[in-house]
Amino acid sequence: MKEEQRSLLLRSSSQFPPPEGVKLSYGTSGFRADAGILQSTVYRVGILAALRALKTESVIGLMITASHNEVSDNGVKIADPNGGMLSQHWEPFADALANAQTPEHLLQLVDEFAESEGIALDGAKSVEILVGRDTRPSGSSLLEAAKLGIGSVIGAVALDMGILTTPQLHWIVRARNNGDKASEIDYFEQISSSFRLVLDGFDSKWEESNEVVDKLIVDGANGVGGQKLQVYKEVLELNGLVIEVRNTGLEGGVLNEGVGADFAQKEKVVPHGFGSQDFGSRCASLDGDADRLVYFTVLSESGNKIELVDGDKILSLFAVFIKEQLSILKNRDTKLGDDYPCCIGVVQTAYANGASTDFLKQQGLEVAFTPTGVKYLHEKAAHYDIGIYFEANGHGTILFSELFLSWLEATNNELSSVSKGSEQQKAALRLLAVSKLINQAVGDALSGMLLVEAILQHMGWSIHRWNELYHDLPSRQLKVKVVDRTAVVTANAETEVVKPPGIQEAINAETANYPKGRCFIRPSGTEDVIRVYAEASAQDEADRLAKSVANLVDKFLGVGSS
Ligand code: 16G
Ligand code: MG
Repeated sequence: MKEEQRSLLLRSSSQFPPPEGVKLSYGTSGFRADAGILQSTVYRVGILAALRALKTESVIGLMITASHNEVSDNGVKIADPNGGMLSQHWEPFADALANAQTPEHLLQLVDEFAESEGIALDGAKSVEILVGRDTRPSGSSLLEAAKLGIGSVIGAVALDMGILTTPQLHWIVRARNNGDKASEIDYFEQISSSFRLVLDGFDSKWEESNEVVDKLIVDGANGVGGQKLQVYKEVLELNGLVIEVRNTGLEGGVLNEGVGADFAQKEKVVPHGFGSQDFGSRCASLDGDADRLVYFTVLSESGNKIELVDGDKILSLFAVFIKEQLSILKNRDTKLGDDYPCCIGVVQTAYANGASTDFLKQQGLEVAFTPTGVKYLHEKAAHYDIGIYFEANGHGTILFSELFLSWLEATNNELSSVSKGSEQQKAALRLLAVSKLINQAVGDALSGMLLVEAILQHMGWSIHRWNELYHDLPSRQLKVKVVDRTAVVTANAETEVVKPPGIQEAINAETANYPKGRCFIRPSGTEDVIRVYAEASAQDEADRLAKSVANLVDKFLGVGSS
């Protein structure tokens, strides 16, 4: 490392001492904590992003957000060149950097890491880091810290992209590295035009169906997703989708407080701003940075309960639709080129409702499981030609392999010369349009919502019809405060505890008391708790099973236990 670089890093890092007595970890999806202690972490992630850009010789993203956490929290994460999550192989370095106690230690870590990764810190290359943030008030001062971190690596330049949803930043990074048009406007142009294309390929069955079709009402979680939708909804309305946005945050509500996808999914009650007047309507809820999406309806004209249509149902809708298009394509009578043995797979986590997994398997689909966290699901889904992944909490997308897309392009070209306008050609066009509509970088509530809307129109389905695809098994989630959550180590996509010894056997014994019972525990990646999930054939059984397993956790590891 050149002397100039050395003294720049020492000088700037001395302005950002780490918070005392706090150990930070990159976690499931970046660093998250109370915004008041994050200046030094965000500064250091700026350095990390600059190193990553130098290593990959590509544009890198840095997003300042804490998703569905309360407004006083914030966080930071990195988008890799392909728009995906930071390579897991760099996470230990991220942890070490965030926790370095002195500027000298930080310098040493950078020096050693750059050496081992073969990153030349000689200022010879110039790289860009795109910095985005959500609407949190702490975002702008943390942005300055990120810029200083980036600027302390010679050759790295920070570009402030302003307020964006997390998936928008990931999309922009990916598009930039692919040499495509890559502004926020380009993002909206792409998703709204491909939404129109998907719809053009369909004969909407809504007109002929007896289902009541109304506008879509969206809960924006008082965050960035609501704001963006409010600004761009006219574009979408031009394309035939009527949207009413509530909780944009512009009317004074607090981010994620009694609103948003996480609230709706966990509490199963109406978000603020919704109520009996919405009985029967099709409603959707985004989370604080708009990478999660759930749908719901208000259950009755009195009371505040909702019927949740979660990520598992979105996954099932997408899977049914994609399968339908593939089978239309397969039936083409013109013998055109080689048949492509398209390998389609769906990816879920242990939180997926058992009824959804049964449904997907009945559809003849291959279902794979990974631990919680988008980085795991995404990686697995990328193994398929069409990989559909969703967490029950609403985070997911559809990935198309390059190979499959080129086959599809070629097939579409051939079909359009031989049988233009045929059902087969329309199916090819629809799949191509879907691959442009749905975010290929990461799960995206806005683009996911447009695809749901397009498919519902195509099927002529109301939200109630969609929800009838299968009936969820009753479930219950609880969390238990423990002394040290890292004491719990799991295996088999978090369905089995391997440490501490004895607890899995105790969970098995408890679960055996319930005929359709299923239960697992896992350490949270975002909070200092152990999470408990239980499923059974009746709600009171699921409640009892969760409660007794939570007691077991408390006995083995709880704050009160020694
Ligand atoms: C993060 C993850 C989400 C996961 C959740 C689990 C990303 C982008 N987000 O929000 O996928 O479901 O953490 O939280 O990966 P937990 O570990 O606290 O249960
Ligand atoms: Mg989120």
